[in-house]
Amino acid sequence: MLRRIITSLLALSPFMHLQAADQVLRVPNTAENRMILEQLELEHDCYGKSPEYLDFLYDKRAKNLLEQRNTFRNILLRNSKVYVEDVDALNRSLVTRDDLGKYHTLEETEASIKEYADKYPDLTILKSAGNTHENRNVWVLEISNKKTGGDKSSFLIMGSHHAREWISTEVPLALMKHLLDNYGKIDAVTKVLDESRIVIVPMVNPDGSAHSRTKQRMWRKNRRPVASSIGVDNNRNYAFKWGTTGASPNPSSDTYRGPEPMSEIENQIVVNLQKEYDFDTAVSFHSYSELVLWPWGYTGKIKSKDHQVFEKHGKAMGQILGYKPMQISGLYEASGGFDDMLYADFGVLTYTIELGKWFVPQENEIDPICEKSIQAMMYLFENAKNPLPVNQDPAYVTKGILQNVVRDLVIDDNQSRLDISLSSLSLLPDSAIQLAMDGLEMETRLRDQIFDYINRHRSFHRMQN
Ligand code: 0X9
Ligand code: ZN
Repeated sequence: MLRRIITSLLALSPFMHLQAADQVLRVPNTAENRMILEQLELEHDCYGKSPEYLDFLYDKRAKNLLEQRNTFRNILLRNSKVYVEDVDALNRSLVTRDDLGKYHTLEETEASIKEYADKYPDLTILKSAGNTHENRNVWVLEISNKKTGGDKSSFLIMGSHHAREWISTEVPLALMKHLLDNYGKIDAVTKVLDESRIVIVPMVNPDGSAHSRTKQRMWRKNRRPVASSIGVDNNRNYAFKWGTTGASPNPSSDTYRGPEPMSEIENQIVVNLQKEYDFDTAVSFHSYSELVLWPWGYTGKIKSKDHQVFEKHGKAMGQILGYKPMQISGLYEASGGFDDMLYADFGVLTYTIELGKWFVPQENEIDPICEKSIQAMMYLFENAKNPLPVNQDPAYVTKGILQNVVRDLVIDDNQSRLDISLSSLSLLPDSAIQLAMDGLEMETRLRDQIFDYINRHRSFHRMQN
């Protein structure tokens, strides 16, 4: 059933708009299509994506909007395919039982974490990191051999920033079980827990998750009422470059960024965990699209200064999972994500992994997805302990300054911070700056703009001397 509904990419029939059911359409991922989807505020960056295609929700609202904009409609629909014929029917066919079958309800998720914390007291610390708007706990399970000390590396593993992405809770839960049940049995697991701290948050957004599981399958955001709508997209609410690209200011949008940066308790909880544990590496699970993603998300104008490290581990995990590894902005630009903020502001190696081919994969796909994800996480625990060492190499330092210039120059700006970066760049020879720009694969127009700024700085200082 699922296979029939979502993998038979049907050519779009001219009568498709007469269909009453909500559908998901797949269109080529071109700048033109992205512009149309954005202008009409059609929900797209929260569906499937790849460098080749973008999925978007073709519901009543989308049909009406496109009916009023014939040119847009013709461009957008000319090469479109139906990815999901009937979203409701698909969701109903996937999990038919009230107890959600193999998927964990919110209560089962909590019970499972508590059971494992009780069963392995020497290896776990369970705590609630705070209470949500609807007064639910955000449970955090720290896993490590408490008897071994020293300076342990720490890893953060999260699920369900987004409510409807149920599989993203299953993977952290399966990982928790794998680590705890196999300590002392599988050498690699024993070593990981002796030498590292693994912090697991299976449901970052429990209010939304409960709502999606019991009332509205397609619910994505949290459940806090803001300005006559409900819910903020927790993966658009982080502070770094908040609200600059690919995040909606409209409270009724599925990608609503929130009233201000870090306005949401769930986001505050994640950043507080970062401050408490000083994570080296972090992974946030989502669905769907079979991708391994890393910063930057807010801009596609540069790669990060640590792109090679991101790519190395991203490719290795992609290989294990059978997923495509890439920088987020190769799909579209979107700001306010966990990955950009923890990387930019805390120097964490961050990944977003988009699991499966739909938000809720078929029940028989859960185990294979979990098994491969566990292997990918074991790879990361073994290979990304101190992934971004402090590097004093001048070329690397220059790339770091340049990526800060881009941060402060692109879209919004922080003039005083920018001035400091520009004055240190203005002391370097052009060739060194050029080389660093090459290293970041910086967009040409941005290079020119930055050189203009640097030259202005230089002449200003010459005049002063
Ligand atoms: O858009 C998102 O938040 C994620 N995709 S989803 O379909 N699961 O909603 C991707 C997040 C990638 N990271 C950033 N945009 N920073
Ligand atoms: Zn998501």
